[in-house]
Amino acid sequence: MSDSKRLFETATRLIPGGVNSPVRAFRGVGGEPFFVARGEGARIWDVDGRSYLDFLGSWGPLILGHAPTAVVEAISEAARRGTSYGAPTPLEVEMAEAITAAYPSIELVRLVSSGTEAAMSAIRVARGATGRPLLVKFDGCYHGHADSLLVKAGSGGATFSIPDSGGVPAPLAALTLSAPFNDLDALRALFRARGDEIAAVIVEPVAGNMGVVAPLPGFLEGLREITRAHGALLIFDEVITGFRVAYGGAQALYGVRPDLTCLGKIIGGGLPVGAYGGARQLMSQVAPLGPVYQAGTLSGNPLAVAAGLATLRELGRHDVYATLEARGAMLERGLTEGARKAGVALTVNRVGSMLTAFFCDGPVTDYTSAKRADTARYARYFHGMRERGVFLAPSQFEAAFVSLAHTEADLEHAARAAADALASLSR
Ligand code: HOZ
Repeated sequence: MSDSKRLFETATRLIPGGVNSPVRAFRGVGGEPFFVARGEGARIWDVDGRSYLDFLGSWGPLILGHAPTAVVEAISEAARRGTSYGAPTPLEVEMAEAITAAYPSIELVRLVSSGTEAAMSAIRVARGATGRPLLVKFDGCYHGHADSLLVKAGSGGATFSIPDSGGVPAPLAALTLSAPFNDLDALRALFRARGDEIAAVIVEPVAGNMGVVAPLPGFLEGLREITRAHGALLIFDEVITGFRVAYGGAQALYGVRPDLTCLGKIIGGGLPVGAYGGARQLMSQVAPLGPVYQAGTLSGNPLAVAAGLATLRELGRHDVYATLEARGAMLERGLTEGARKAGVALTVNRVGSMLTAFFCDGPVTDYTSAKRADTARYARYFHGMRERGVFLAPSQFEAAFVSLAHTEADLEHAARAAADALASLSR
């Protein structure tokens, strides 16, 4: 019996489903997860010694790849000075400076420990500031697992077909309205009906949790216009896109300025960090300045912030995003070409270094069109890639992430593996 199998048997006796986050369980593709022993650069090794070219990248944070020297050294150095104090540290100020410099929409920023916390807190600020109860999100977008956000949610919600979680009281879920992504008319209709009750619209400016879906031209601008006209706030959940699609995130890429922004993933360099921020006046709602309470024992943890700052320093270098774009494009070309040769219907959606290959004809512009993808085919493809030493997200409705550690040779290897795996689907 393999070490992974033995570990999974024990884990399933002790941990729900054997995993500490449902999307890791392989339920979307069948089979059992392997257990990871280590990672380096673009590769991970399982406990049985098999190595994989990794496009999961810990679901987004690892834009530099695994265990980059600068990040490991920053963590070790911080750890030698102590792991947590529950009191302010200089690193937190440096992180706040880095974030506010990169995101002009953010004047005050609060660090938290996860993207879930960031989204949950930003919504609380929006409700506090507007005195309104309702929240609008988009079908298939995922903003972490806070109660009011598990309504028509993507990510695990899409993978396991439980977009509306158990344990969320109906009166609470009723405070969240959901509209189709990329559909401004549907949003206008919601605002016509209940505009003076809506505190905020929250959106992943590039959706990553129904698979990658880019905003259609004018969509983000339309959100800005509609929310402003009704006195509601616009929240960009840039937990995935922040420092990923551009140093300044999707708001820099598309030139739309939200009221509040949620960050996570990359700003923690692989350790648990989130952040939310916005204009000074709005963020002055947050305690101890204002009445909106939000707190955390490990918020701004020195190890996590050190890892994040080391990552941001690397990302601040010249040409980094051009390199990510070029490598992302290379992977896209490889997949598209492989699918064409194999005669497999595949729609590749990509923004920079985040990409999803949907097993259906395009276009994929929202949750309904994403759901047309053949998930059984994705499962066979996932396992085909895994057998060929390439690790992807174990669900059709997630993103593949290219990192700076992926070399051109790695991407050629991935394209060859994909061509082979796709060809085997049509046999
Ligand atoms: N945002 C990630 C999924 N797209 C979270 C990963 C998880 O749920 O574990």
